[in-house]
Amino acid sequence: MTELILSQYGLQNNLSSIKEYGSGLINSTWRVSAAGNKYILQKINNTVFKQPYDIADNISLIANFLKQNYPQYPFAAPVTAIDGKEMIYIEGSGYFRLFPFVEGSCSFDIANTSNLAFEAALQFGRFTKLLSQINSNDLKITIPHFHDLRFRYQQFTEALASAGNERKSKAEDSIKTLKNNYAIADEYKKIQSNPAFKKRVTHHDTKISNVLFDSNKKGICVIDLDTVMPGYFISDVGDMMRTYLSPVSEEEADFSKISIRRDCYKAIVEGYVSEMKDELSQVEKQYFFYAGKFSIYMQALRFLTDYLNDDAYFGSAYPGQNLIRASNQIVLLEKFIEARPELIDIGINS
Ligand code: GN1
Ligand code: MG
Repeated sequence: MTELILSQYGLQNNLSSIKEYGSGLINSTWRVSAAGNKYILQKINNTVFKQPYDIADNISLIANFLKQNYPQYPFAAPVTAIDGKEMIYIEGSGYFRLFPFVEGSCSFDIANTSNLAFEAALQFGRFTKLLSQINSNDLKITIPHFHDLRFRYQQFTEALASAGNERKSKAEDSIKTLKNNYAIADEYKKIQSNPAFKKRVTHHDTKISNVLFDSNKKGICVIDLDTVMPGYFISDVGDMMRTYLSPVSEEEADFSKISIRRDCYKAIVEGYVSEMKDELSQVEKQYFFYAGKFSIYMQALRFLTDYLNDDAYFGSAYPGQNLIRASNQIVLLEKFIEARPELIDIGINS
């Protein structure tokens, strides 16, 4: 199989190693060494990304814009196959692309320090700022309604209506809590109709492992552009809060380990604002705290919806994993809301 893929890049006779890489839930990723070079090979999950070539189109649009306007930005563009395309299709196997492995770069699975959080937030802010001259509507929508919180709530209610009794009863407390927090989805409705909120080129998956760092732990650039689409800044800032504030991830089953690190919150706001201060409206700047609630609540809804749908989307490695993930995110949400008094003033006037 790998031979067949690499043959499309003229590398079939030079493979020296291939190893699974990263911990993404949707696409499959490998690190490949071939012809003396290192690459990242990725298989697109085309149940989730129904039009894989739309991803390739978005990436070329961005790559060309950066090359023309910010040639010094270290953008990791995909390798072009022999046929000139950036994404290849192999009958019976699916859609693949190959990226050069950025030499000297490293990545982290957890934002261990506020310095990493700052650097990552700066990188995601820079990405959106540099691309502010692109009309975000020129991007293809690779997953419709991806961060549409009202749509996610709707999916949750549909899953509730069709779920089996056993899962529904196991999830009873979580279901109740998510229903009780519906106001977060309602607030999103107001954002959608508020002209002070702008749709920009938004990454939509701002976990720390999507930033490349150098050996001094300075950010280099962002990667994983599959979900780059028009969106609100709360998506990117919120997903950083969701994934950097607590020292443990969404997979942690011991919820007593979940906590909110104020210094990481400050780092996210300051890192992002250091790049985006002239782009964000005064109204948007009041919504940093809401961004965290928005993303944590949405991810809790998505995990619980998937649990009720028998794990059809995220899959599960052990029984009840998506319920654990949802419950983890609910505890994170509760702790985040509890910490509001210590967080709310950070960044408002920046
Ligand atoms: C998925 O595949 P991965 O790990 O990059 C998901 C994100 C979720 C994340 C939760 C396309 O991202 O939206 O926040 O899992 N991506 C898609 O771990 O659904
Ligand atoms: Mg991703």
